Amino acid sequence: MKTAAWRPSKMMTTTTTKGAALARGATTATTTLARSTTSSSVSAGAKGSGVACRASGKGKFGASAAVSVTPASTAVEQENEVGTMTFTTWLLKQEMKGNVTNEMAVVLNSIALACKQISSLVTRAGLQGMTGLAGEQNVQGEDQKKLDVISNDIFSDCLKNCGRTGTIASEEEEVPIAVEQTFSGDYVVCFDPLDGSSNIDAGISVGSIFGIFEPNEECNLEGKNIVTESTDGDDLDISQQESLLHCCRPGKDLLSAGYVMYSSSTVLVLSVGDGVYGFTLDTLIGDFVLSHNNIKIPESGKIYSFNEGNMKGWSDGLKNYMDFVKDGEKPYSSRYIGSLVGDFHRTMLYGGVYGYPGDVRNKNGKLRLLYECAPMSFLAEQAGGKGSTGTCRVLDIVPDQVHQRCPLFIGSTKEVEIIEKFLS
Ligand code: AFP
Repeated sequence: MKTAAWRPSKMMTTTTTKGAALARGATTATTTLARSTTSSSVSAGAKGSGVACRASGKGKFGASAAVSVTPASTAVEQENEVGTMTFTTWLLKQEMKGNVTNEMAVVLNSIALACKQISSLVTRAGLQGMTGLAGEQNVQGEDQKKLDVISNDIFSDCLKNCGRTGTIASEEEEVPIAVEQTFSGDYVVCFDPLDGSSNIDAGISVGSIFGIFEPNEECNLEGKNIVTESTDGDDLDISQQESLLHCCRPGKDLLSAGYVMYSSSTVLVLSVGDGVYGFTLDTLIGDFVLSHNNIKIPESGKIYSFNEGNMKGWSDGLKNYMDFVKDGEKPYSSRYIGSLVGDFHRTMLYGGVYGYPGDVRNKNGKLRLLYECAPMSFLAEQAGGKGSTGTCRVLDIVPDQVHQRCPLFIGSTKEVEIIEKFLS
């Protein structure tokens, strides 16, 4: 049975749709919801948890601080929330469960706002002259598309303006940036604003990926194995080095990670460390609405997703695996978009394995640890799957460079384990 308290109020929908200044929008939406609720215990929870959680440690924010909330939802109740619960409402519920602080909720809301804007641009890119090259290269030496640049600005601005982000590291920026506008929270957000951008001109799925850490309290540079120069060889100042230290953290420290896929629909999939949830952008109301409740990756699945054009440079173990998937009465199906978010989203829902291995030329492959491999591995594990380099757990790797790459095999636990056996 669903209580009226959880139904998104008209007032709230209107507030979040306006797209006004994010920090204000997010806070107002939360307040409005707390006020609109019919249960006094829920109201108290909404207010109380925000304050109490602030002092809590990472992961489960002050579960002990959780105030009296309405009884736990039943499975049926959760099912009923699909198609009706907005992302903002869901976030408030996570706050009440002690899974996020209200500051973290503001950061997540700012990401949702950025992604709504990017979604709108991706849809209209072909009409508004935003395809093609922007005449710049990113720090990886890749040509930047116009939309890469614009999406990076949107993502950065939303995160800065929300006032709760202390450090941001973007795939498109050379070094992490300390955010001057931060007011509280100081969260560290690593993101790839538009992954798979080489697909844009053909109208193929692209996505944004993000991971959020707590600020590193031991931000003391002494004795830390951190690079002190940028990829261009420029010396980094102390503030830049500290920002680097905030970001160079293992994926197992992530508080939250997610992606937004811009495809036939725009889907936000995220975890705050308590399962994985998907929200589809309802363009009529301009809000993300719960569409995938507690996603679980199938334990196995006969789909493999690799760029086999690179096979010549792969290890013998991996070449043997490629023979294995094509062997037998029922060979695996091959599916490869070349856009991590799209390939991973399919793997989450249908099962199977996505892989981007190292090869003779690039032993760590192509994908970046902080913006691609770690957030996706966090989601995979939260959904009951696995993210591996072939020999170790991706979430255990401590980066020493912000743009570090890493081999990735991710998806159904059994499928990843089969690859690990071939590679051992
Ligand atoms: P682009 O952003 O340059 O399109 O790269 C996308 C990506 O990082 C990831 O999204 C894909 O899974 C992977 O690269 C595809 O790489 P290949 O084109 O080498 O298969």
